[in-house]
Amino acid sequence: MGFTLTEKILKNHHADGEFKKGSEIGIKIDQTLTQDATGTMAYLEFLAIGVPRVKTERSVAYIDHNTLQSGFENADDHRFIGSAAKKHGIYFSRPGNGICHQVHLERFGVPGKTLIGSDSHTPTGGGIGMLAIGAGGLDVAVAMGGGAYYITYPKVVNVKLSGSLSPWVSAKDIILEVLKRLTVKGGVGKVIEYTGDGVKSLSVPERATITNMGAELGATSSVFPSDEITRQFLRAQKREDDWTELYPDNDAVYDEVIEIDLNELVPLLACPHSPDNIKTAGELSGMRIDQVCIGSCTNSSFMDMMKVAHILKGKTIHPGVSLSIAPGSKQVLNMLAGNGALAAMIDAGARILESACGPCIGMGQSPNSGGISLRTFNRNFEGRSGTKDGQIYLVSPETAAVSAVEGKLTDPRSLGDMPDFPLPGEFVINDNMIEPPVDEAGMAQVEIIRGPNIKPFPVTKPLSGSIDAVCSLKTGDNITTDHIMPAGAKILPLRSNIPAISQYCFTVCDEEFPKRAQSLGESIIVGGANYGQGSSREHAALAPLYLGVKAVLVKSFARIHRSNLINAGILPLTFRNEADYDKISQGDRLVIPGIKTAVEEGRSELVIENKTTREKIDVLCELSGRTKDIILAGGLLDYTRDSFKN
Ligand code: MIC
Ligand code: SF4
Repeated sequence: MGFTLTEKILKNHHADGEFKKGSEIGIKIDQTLTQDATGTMAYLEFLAIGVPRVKTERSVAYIDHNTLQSGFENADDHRFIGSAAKKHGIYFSRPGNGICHQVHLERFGVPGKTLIGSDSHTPTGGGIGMLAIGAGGLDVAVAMGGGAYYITYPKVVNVKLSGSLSPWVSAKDIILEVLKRLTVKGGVGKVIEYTGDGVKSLSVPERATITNMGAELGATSSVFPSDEITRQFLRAQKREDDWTELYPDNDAVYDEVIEIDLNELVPLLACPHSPDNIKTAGELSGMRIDQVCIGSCTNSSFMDMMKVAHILKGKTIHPGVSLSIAPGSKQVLNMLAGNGALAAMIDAGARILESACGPCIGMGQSPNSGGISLRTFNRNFEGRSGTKDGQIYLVSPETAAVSAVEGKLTDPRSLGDMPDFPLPGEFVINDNMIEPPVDEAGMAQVEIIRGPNIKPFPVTKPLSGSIDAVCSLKTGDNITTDHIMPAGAKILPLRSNIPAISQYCFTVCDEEFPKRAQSLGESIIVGGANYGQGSSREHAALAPLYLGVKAVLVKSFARIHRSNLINAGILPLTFRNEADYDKISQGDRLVIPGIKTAVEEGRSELVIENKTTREKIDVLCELSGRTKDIILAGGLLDYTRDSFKN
């Protein structure tokens, strides 16, 4: 029986745990990345662990999220991250150099290596055959210190691609089709592996669009083989030496197989407010639009931009529409400036933004009230754009550009013949905005710069004997980390200040939550299925921790958020019978007697007593040997600190 590509990479990196499906395994991490919205916390945690120089092959700190800098806070964070990077042997990608995932693919990613990043779209690296996984900041800090990263040995889903895309149908339409079939919960506990004849018709940037948005499936990662096309991409990046050929075995066994004939795909859209709410462009053709935003780590490659420039050339953006374009990296922007494509965009009236996340994370360009915005991004969660009633549709760059010109939703196939958009033989290489690590003597001279808004990691306490707490909030299904810990221009400056940012926790759902939770002292959150989907932000666990949340009881969890809760010392519990969800209301007093002993003894089946209704509820507390010890210690930082001192 042969191995899948995922299993081959896992096998090469296996460091701990039983190597079999469903069990928790530790893997050695070759590379890490952080961005600035999660990075400040990750480096504070790394400093607390106390390892002098990172032990990975390559660790990179990017500045790309908080670039609006409407106050001193983010600029201070950037300086802190820059100094922490220099002090500890980490590459530093300066603001302006581009979005972490785009730059990492261009300049650092290596086929067959493992990468974890404190950002949920880290699986973009799967586009060149890396096993790239999104994680919480603390997990990344531990990996930088040389610690293994733990995942559940995943199921592997084979998406078999055949044929090739029709003109103006795009890689974005492939991943939207996968989302339609699997939904935002369909990838949990799985790696999505792309194979089949159709793979060779897709360039690396197209593959990266697909692996990037695998995050929206809830998947652990997504991966393509590393083939001649990967080699060509790395050669054009002057990194051919980093290439190795990687395929699954011919007789690899997959847990699930999905077949997609690329010839049959049509332009698709994800409608508000979920990436799996899919319709065809044909169905909504003619819909009024107010705004178009092109960019983000999903669709901001040189090739995406060349298509956009081609569509805009010689045209004017429709009077009712605002179009913004953020090329994904300095390399992309440089090349567009060099070949005249940028001039075509400017000429048409596009608002050119810096190479950063920008509108994708609500950093500017919020749409008008009730505005309809087409975006080439990966998430359209309610309120994420910064306009609560904004209607966000996720589309391909082709659909976005043609619709911006027409002033209404337009199927890009109406453009007729499509010219070739080949990968350049050579990208413009200029890494002058990446500061490489310095030697020991240089490191010794660096002083860590901390601004006044940078507050320490919240205090955690070891697990107490029993929990007796009120349900401070009851939520429905598919709660995202954007609900739990909203982002946007107003709140992002507080990412390094947990006491301050906590005051916004869950305010999208319930403005009173932070005050209520704090006045209760200790409390429990109850939720539905796929709780915590979306972003990797550990703030969605650290803010509840700060507000006194002791346990979260839900129908099911999204992977990264569950780990973040454990890392923060918050108990993750699930209903044994989903129907019992109805047996708890907000305000009920819940008691979990003898919880500490139960965790110590490894008992996973527990009973919660609802003292308000006098009902008993069966719950599961599924912890492995390692996560059990983390919970008992009160979180990963306390658990890890001592083992890393050397
Ligand atoms: C996102 O797309 O939601 C983010 C912002 O990139 C997050 C990270 C964060 O919250 O800082 C992610 O995807 O992990
Ligand atoms: Fe940045 Fe948006 Fe990508 Fe997140 S999804 S890394 S905010 S561009």
